[in-house]
Amino acid sequence: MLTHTVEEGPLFNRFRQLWDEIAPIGRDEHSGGYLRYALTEPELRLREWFREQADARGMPVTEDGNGNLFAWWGDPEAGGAVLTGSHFDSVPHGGAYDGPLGIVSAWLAVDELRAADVSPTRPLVVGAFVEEEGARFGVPCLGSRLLTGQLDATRAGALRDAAGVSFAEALGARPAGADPALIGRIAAFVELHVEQGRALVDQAVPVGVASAIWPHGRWRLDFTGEGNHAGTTRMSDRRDPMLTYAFTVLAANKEARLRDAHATVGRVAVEPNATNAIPSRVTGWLDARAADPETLAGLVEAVRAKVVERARRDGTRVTLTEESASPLVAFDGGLADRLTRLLEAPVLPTGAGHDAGVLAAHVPTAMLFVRNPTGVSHSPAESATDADCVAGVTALAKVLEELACR
Ligand code: HGY
Ligand code: MN
Ligand code: MN
Ligand code: MN
Repeated sequence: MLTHTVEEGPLFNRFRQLWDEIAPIGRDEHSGGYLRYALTEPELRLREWFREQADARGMPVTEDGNGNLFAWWGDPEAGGAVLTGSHFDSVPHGGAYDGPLGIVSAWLAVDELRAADVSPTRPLVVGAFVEEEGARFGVPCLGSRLLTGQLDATRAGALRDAAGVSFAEALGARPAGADPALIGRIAAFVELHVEQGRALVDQAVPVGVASAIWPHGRWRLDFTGEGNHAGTTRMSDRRDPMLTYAFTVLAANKEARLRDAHATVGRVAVEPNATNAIPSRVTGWLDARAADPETLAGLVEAVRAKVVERARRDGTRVTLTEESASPLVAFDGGLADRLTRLLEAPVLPTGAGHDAGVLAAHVPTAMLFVRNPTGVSHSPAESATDADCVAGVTALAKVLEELACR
């Protein structure tokens, strides 16, 4: 049985050592945030680091042809494997912990088991999923969706980043797509993640267990009008897509509040993007989330109806295209109960998406959250104390001992 005091001690130092190895990679010195886009230089360095960590532990690495990496303690061909891990990629100027904490914790949990002379009775796998954020190619959880067959490989391969590079080009090959045999060899997945809200801070506990992920999705709104001169065009003659866009942001906010749901427009592109020109085109991306699918559908429909009506009044045109959809995820109840009892940790739902949410439709899946004192994420302000990270590693090691070593 693993026992640990969370205060100071060797695990503390090992956490710091491993964390310090990756902390500078992809950090922007001005914002303090991270630019770790999938398959770009910083993320490639982290993938290399992943291989070094696996090598150092004598764990062979396999790739699934979709950009996901797996390091095996035990026979990759044997079934019943327990998978743990997360992702390296970030949103633009994202936090340090979202993703990497789950991978660093996985390596340290392996070390904890070994230090306690505990060996797995089934394969124990550390995984790194590619393009979890969708920050480069637009579809979140791209790697796990491909692996599980939730996304068509041809469609995924053709997704392009802002510079026009396709996912297939970045990967160096057309993605392999679904691998039911690999999924079939995984008996459980546990993803540890920094908490992205305030639930654990409010409850004053360092580690929690996830119960559910809100259904959510991304919609692209293309507004078109007439580009024209800012100085000479009469106000009454304008067909300005920026106006329709601005109304959309306010309408989405209002409709979300009415439903206790969440709506965000966090990304926008303007053409021609000149101070003295009425735009000809505005593209905005709506991220919408709600506790249940009916509320989410109602929210998006209400926004769509209001925006179409507004475009008619503005003399503009608008189209709304779904770019990704993530259904309601209820994590395996039996597994969550087991971990809750084992760790004496609370259960909490989240509005954030994760590869665990994708895997949950195929294998019994659980998530552990580590307290984030700021409650802020997808921002440089995201944080976690070393003590809580160590508590997370200790919890994960306990879980892996329970699931893979008995
Ligand atoms: O956007 C999300 O929910 C996630 O962090 N990928
Ligand atoms: Mn994230
Ligand atoms: Mn994440
Ligand atoms: Mn001029």
